[in-house]
Amino acid sequence: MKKAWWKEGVIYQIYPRSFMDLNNDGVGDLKGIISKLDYLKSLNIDIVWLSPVYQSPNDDNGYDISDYLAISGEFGDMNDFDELLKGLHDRGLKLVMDLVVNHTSDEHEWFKASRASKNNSKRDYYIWRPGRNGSPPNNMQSFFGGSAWAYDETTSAYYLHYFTKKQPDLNWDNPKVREEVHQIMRYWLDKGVDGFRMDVIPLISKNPEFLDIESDDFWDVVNKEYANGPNVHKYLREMNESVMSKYDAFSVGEGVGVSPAQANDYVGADRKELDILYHFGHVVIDFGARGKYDPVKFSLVDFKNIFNDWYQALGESGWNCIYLDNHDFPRMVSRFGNDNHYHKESAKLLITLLSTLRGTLSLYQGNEIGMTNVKFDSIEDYKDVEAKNAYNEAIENGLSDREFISALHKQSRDNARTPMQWSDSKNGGFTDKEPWIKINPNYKSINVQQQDNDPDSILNYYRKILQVRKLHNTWVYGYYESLDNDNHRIYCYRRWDNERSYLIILNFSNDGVTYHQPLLEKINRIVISNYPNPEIDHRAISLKPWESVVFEIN
Ligand code: TEU
Ligand code: CA
Repeated sequence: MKKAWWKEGVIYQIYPRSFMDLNNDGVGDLKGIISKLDYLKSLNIDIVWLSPVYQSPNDDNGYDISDYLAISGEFGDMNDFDELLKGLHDRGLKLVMDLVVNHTSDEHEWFKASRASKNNSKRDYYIWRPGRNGSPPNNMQSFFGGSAWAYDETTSAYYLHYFTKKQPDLNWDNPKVREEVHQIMRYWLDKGVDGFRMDVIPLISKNPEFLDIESDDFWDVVNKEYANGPNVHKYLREMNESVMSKYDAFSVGEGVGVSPAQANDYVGADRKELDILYHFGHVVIDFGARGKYDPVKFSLVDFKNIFNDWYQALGESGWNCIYLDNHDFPRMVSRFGNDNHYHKESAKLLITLLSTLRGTLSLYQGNEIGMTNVKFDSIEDYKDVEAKNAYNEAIENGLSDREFISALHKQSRDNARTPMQWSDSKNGGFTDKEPWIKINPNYKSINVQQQDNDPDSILNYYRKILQVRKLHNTWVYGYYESLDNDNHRIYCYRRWDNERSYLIILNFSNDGVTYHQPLLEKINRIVISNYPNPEIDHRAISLKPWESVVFEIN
């Protein structure tokens, strides 16, 4: 396995709106991030991924960009950005920007020109089609509800938008569009940024025929009809050749719609396309046929099988990204742990899992203190356009307000977007003013200040295991094998290379479990555990609820 700094480095994702508001207008800002640089360094992370900070009308919180070369006034200005980049580099940290180029904002100059007339020079920057007898060109749905086509009166034509109406999709088949994107990338790379997280990158190439879609299985449709289009690999190779390969920078693609079997077409070492892919396997594990608000039950075995399959599929060629949540998904401790009775234990267990799987580790702000989902009472408190659209659709379809609000409690993206909980003072120390989205009321007990002072906190465990991980390249590159894969309460696996061998045992249950494992005879030492003094007797370990132990074995 070829070594690289971006394989070993730990990514910490910042959602700037919700990280730290220094000028007290209720919205996080770049100066706020700058004020926390030493904190970031203290976490033992290596790379900061900034969710979009570009100029944007914020229909989708910055994922709708109206100027790729300008900083949003809400967040600060280019001087702040330069100061942030320098502050990170001075501390030996790297910076990865979010590159959102499947679509722009409808307020981008390109789109304003494109929609103005049929013969302007930017018309083909976007995807325009005539209607079919007064209906959209085909039956494709937007990810955020409703048709993926919007009718535009000025030129009596429809434009394609996979996300909101304010996020028109770019036409990547136009070489001028691709060159514009390359120029944007060069601008940021020349400034010194260390890479890009590429938003919905598997969606950029469209099948120009736009036939009607037959299947109604959401993820099957995403895989076959939205992602992995006819020229996606050509465009990524071109991008790599003319931009990325010229810099010591890396790319991590958001792998929406990519199956394990397709993954190495994007990240195989010989492909020269992307460096890392973060797949959707476990983050959509409970999505039903009609999507996230139609959830299905899953077992620990299903969960393990996803990690097993992706490990196998990427093999010794491709490279994975390891994460359990981000700004688009519920909080990991609420979804995969127990945020009630075993908050601390399960949060530490999940961090242990993440730290000991093969791939680049990507952590999200708040993981370090075990931030949880939030339960807003009213749709008014939800800010995410996806949540609001889904709510309206559900109510139209006859669901009650209460029913859908409780679905939002579990699945809303806003679970991950509440302000960072710095202290137990007003608004968690995030802002003095009304925050743009309400803070989770549990900030009084879950916050950085309190955990910083507690040697047994989630925060200090996180710092410690990341420190340990830096000494153990085996956790990054080593082989992986799931043991007793059918066990539905225990996730046990081995990681090893020529030099070292580790055994990881995680109790994913609220029960005490006596677990028999022959490899326990070979224990050399305990590397880290989330309870003091694990109880081991010969070939058995008596695990407490959500107990996790990492052993070095002979
Ligand atoms: O997300 C793409 C994506 O697939 C999500 O919309 C996902 O399906 C959904 O969040 C599941 O709940 C990226 C960004 O990460 C997201 O924030 C943007 O809204 C979206 O692209 C459009 O840019
Ligand atoms: Ca602010």
